[in-house]
Formats: sequence, C-alpha cells, structure tokens
Amino acid sequence: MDGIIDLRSDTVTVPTPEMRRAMADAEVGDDVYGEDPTVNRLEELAASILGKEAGLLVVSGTMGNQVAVMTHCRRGDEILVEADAHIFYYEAGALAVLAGVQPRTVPGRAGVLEAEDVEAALRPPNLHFPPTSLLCLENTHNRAGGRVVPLEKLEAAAAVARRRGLRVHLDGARIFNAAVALGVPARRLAEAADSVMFCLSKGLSAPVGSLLVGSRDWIAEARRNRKIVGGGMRQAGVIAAAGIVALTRMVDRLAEDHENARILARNLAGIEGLGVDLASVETNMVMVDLIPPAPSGPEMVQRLGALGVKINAIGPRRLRAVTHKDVSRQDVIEAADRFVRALRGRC
Ligand code: TLP
Repeated sequence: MDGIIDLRSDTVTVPTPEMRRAMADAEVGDDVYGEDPTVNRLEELAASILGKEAGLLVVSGTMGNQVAVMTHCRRGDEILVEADAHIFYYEAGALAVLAGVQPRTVPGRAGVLEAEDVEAALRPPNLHFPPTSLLCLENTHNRAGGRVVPLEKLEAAAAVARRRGLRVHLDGARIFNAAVALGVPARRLAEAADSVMFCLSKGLSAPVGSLLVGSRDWIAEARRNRKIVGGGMRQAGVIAAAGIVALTRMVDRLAEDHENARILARNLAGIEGLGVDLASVETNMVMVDLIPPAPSGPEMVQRLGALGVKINAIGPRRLRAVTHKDVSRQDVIEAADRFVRALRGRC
C-alpha cells in the first residue's frame, strides 16, 4: 500500500517542529493559581485577536462549548441551536448532562440560521415554557460541510436574539477557516457574539486545546465552571506554547487547505457514482455523496481504508473529507485516484 492519506479530520494534524520546540522551552507555573506565564500569554493573545476582554484555555472544543453554556444559562433554560450544530449533535449529550439545558433546534440552510427562523422559534414568556437564554451559532459549520456563515447572517440572527434578551455564543472551532475564506479578521466574526470558542487543535495543528473568549467578568465565571468539569490544569504552559505558535504562524496557511479541498472536490466530482457540490466547498471540507449503485458510506470507508485513505462517513451515503496541513496537493490528487479504485472494488 502507498502512503496513508488521512482525510478524517483536521484534528489529526500533528504539531510542527516549531511547536515542539516551543513546548520543550515553555516557561510554566501552576495555572490554577493563575501562575503559568505561557497560559496567561496565550489567553491574552486569543482575547486580543478575537476582540474580547479575556480568554480561557480549555482542554477541548467540547469543554469550551459546554463551559460557555453553563456560564450563560441556568439549569432548566432553553437554548436555540441550529439543528445540525456540533454542540447539539456531536457532544455526547453534554447539554443535558452538564449544563442541564433544553436545546430547541432550528433547521438552517447550509448551516446558516436565518434571523426570521430565530424570531419564529422564540416564544413569549409563559409559565409553561422554559426561559430561553442563549442562541448558539457555528462558523464554519461542520455538518453542513465547512460552510461559512456570512457576516450579515451572523449579525442578523444575533441581533434578533439580543433584542429578545438572549445572549449569543459562537462555536468558532474553525473560525479562522471562516475568516480566511471571507478575507476578514476573525474579530469581525466574533463581534456579534458575547462568547466565542475556537480550537487550536484542528487546522491550526496544535496538539491540544481550545480557547473561550468573552468579557472579563464572564471569563471569571467560566473559569469557575471549567474547574467544576475538572478542567483546571497545572503546568499547562507546555500546551499553551504550541497554541501561541498555532495562532501566530498557522492561520494564513489555511488558504492552502481550502485550495486543496477545491482540487479534491473537482477531481471527485468527475468520478461516476460520486456526487459533489462544488459550490459548497468553501473551506477545508468536501462532502461526497455516494450515488447508487455506488457502495454505502461504511462500505466505502472500508474499501478506501484498505487502499490507505482514511475517511469518515457522516451518513449512510455521505462521506466527509477534510484537508489539512498533513495532506499535500499531491495527496489529494492521489486520494481521488484511490476513490476510483475503491468504487471498482479493487482493494
Ligand atoms: N469536531 C470533530 C468531531 O467531533 C466531529 C471533527 O472531526 O470535526 N465544534 C465544532 C464545530 C467541531 O467541529 C468540533 C470537533 C468541536 C466543536 C469539538 O472539539 P473537540 O473535538 O476539541 O472537543
């Protein structure tokens, strides 16, 4: 078998040599006492890049999202989420288990929540209804295929929520992919939200870590909730050091991943049995539909695996391919060739 091409996620990226050096040399202290200078530096950097007052390093995107909900809401509150949002779909029921909130799902179009749909989902205060306290948005939208939520759509949905007294949380796990695709600074996308979570460990290639950013008081509260879920870390500077490299060195190169995704999409679109909507490829994800008599998603995952292409099925007949630092242009061209072989059943 030729080299492995891993298209399962940008989470599989390994740290760069520069990150490893920064980690080895990091100045550290006990972060629960607020004494890790490298963590403090990362949190300040994150806040300033996103245009917020303060930041908080958390273990994962899931922890960041859930701590955000715990901090914004009281148990028993209702929150509005897009029907395919990660925070609802992929976080192992944490909204119920940890935050104790009731999600009300609102279907979006290509991951975009329309302001009028948010408005329509909001009910007047009534003894029978849970109080609705939070709107969660996601940019880029994962299950929609890395789609970018345009600035004006984010702002319009957030404005409706705010008018009705809700706060707004943005799951910006891949906010820098959205920013690079739109050609705007990430802080513009963060403006509409009270809090933002973004990940260091996806396209930015750090080994561990996500950030929550928001107002100083809100972050102080979130810090307490992070402790509740066991996320108080000690000499976390070894992680934060890689995060600083991620934020300062790895953002601009995301454009390369987007270009590789477009090349992959174009090559796959030309193969009989595969359906790819080229216009929907806006960042580093390609959704591939398997048109009968092509095999099912799980069968294709197996066949491609045998040919050295790792990929995830996100539905019975849908695959998700993600480009990232550790797949080259040559790799995506090669991957498309292996799709042809997998469809023919030649493993
Ligand atoms: N997404 C992962 C899987 O969980 C599906 C992936 O491979 O894409 N928000 C969004 C939009 C995400 O895509 C993810 C991870 C998270 C939050 C959670 O981040 P982690 O995995 O660090 O908990």
